[in-house]
Amino acid sequence: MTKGRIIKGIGGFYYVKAADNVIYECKARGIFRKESIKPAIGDFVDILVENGKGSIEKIYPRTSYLIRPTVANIDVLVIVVAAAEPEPNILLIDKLLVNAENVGIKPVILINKTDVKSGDALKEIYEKAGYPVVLTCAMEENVKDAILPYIKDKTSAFAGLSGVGKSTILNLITDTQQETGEISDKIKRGKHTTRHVELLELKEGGYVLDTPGFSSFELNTIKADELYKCFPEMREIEDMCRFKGCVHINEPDCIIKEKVESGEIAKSRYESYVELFGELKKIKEWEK
Ligand SMILES: Nc1nc2c(ncn2[C@@H]2O[C@H](COP(=O)(O)OP(=O)(O)OP(=O)(O)O)[C@@H](O)[C@H]2O)c(=O)[nH]1
Ligand SMILES: [Mg+2]
Ligand SMILES: [Zn+2]
Repeated sequence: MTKGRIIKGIGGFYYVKAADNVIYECKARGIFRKESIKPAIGDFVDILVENGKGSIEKIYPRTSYLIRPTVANIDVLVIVVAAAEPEPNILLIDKLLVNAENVGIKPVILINKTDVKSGDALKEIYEKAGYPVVLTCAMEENVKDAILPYIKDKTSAFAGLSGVGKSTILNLITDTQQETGEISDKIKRGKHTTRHVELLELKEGGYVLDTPGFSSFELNTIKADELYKCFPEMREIEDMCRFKGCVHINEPDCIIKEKVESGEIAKSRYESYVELFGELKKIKEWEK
């Protein structure tokens, strides 16, 4: 038996990089189907190799799990945003952040295309919330130095809207050649250029994952009343509002709303909170 990690999956086969650095084409054992466990990219596994063919015998417990695309054991979520082209979608950024907080993955905000527009306004919003923010221009060489401290020796996933530059950046930091595409072409096709999921190895240590972006969120596992725990700047001031169990929406003497007024908490973050709170409430009522 050899230990390894699933780095990609194609047509029912899993490609497992084993301890000896060889990549084995593997099938999953039938037992997983019975237990309805599906191996995922990023899984640590035990494989049995016979005549060059491998079979996955065991999947180790996962530290994190994301869906669409399905990936396991991600430590860091690099949320890539373009300062412009495409315009940032604030609600999407905040949803990705909430999702990361909820499953225990460390987020980093990477603001790209700073040659097109300054990313300072966005930077301020997310630094205020307590997140690390990195500014890059993928047309220059500063990208690798800027992001490496956050992803070295970790497994990180790069997520964000189509066209923000995820694959361009990954090509710079992994010395691979992922397909990239012109924005005009992406809009025409209405699709991400990157369609497959693969863990790429970092020369400096660690793995990175280019993704077509997490289009679906498991936010419905969060209770609306506990949503504030997924906003670090709100989580910090727990129990300081007048009413116990304040959800920071309509209550008077709410410290969160005061901090939004004074600018200590970014208005856009609070607006995303209100929007997501409403969505979660709706899911709950619908389930009843
Ligand atoms: N001006 C400028 N253009 C950039 C920068 N980074 C990437 N681009 C361009 O933006 C376009 C989209 O880049 P991709 O790397 O394909 O974007 P992606 O995020 O991988 O997109 P999907 O795979 O569709 O999700 C390409 O034409 C890149 O050359 C940047 O920092 N500045
Ligand atoms: Mg791409
Ligand atoms: Zn409150």
